[in-house]
Amino acid sequence: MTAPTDNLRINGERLWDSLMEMAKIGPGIAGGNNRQTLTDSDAEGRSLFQTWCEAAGMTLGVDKMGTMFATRPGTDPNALPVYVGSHLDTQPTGGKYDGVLGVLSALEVVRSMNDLGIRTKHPIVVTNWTNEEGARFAPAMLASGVFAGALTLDYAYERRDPEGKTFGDELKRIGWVGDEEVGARKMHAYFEYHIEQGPILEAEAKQIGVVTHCQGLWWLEVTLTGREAHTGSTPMNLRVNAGLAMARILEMVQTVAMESQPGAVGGVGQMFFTPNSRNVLPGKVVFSIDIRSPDQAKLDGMRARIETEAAEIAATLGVGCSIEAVGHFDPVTFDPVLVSRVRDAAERLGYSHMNIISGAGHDACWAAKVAPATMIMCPCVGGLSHNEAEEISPEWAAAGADVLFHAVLETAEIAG
Ligand code: HGY
Ligand code: MN
Ligand code: MN
Repeated sequence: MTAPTDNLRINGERLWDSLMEMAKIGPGIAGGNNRQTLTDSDAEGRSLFQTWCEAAGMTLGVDKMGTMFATRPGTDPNALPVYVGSHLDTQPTGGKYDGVLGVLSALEVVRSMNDLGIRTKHPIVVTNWTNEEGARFAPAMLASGVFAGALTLDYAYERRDPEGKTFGDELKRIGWVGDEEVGARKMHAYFEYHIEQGPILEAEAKQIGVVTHCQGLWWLEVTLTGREAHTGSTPMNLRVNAGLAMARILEMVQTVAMESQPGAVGGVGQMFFTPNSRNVLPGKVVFSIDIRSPDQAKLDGMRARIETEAAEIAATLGVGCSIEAVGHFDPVTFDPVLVSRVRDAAERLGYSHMNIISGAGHDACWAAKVAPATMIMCPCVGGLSHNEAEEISPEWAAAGADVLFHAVLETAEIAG
């Protein structure tokens, strides 16, 4: 493959303008975004993205999970496309860049190819995966998981949000059920550009993260069954206290993660009390444990220990306990050839870089199951993400998009 020359750069100003334009859709309350999957604001963001893709001369395909594939033709119609993408859906208190940077940088790559009159042998497909976040419908990376064959379409369609609405009904409601079979598309390669969502690149003063791996994940949904009772008149020794069991299990998850260092994290982000009344001991507590590690044995060992000790904690309090795995993927090793191409591009473009393991999960983790895949990262301020204060600089954004541009062009093979 011939490498692009170092003068080929994307239009950083246009990329930043597009990011700020998309950020107006589904605004948060503190400067970030609340554009959760399959909401009206997600639909609005999808329409804007479709308009931009069509204005860039691409044709749009949509699969039965609502994932959007915008194609720029190559010179060889038989050559498998190079896919470049991420996600436009956000957390409820999300930032403006998580996922969005990758989708709009992929669009910027095509816009720059158009400006420069560059043709490639392989088509380019800019991709917006449905429901990467898993905030409204667990698990995360739902559409890419179905695409990779790890999850079924029926399973995905039946996933329910906290209000009991199903994924399938909501996808239909916003009018984004496509006609393509999920996973029918074959990829020559997949690239995803993403903010780091952690503190390493900024602390090391590196502009580019060359992502070699991604840590694996388990999401364990715990249901504790206590007995609803008056918080005032029920003696302490007569309580079947699901709330107390939950507190002790949370403390145990923290202990397991700390005792599994280095390279392990564990915590809880979502919890529901029923009836959730100030003066009623909860009859039911449902919460989601998120554990991750780049080491397969450590990840599975943490899961086994947490499940055993959670059952013991609940039993000592007479509380019922059931645990269901509602999200999982093994640690991922990205494609060494593509990883080297990213590193060489950063070097050629004069950007500081370092190898990094992704702490967050991404659609690239499932794409890597069905095609050579890799990721590029840029720093984010204070390593903060999944927070409306998430921030990057236009310079960081553009540097990573330049590297994406070069790695994609080299892989898609410039045809003049
Ligand atoms: O959970 C994750 O790692 C991703 O942000 N969905
Ligand atoms: Mn993301
Ligand atoms: Mn995210």
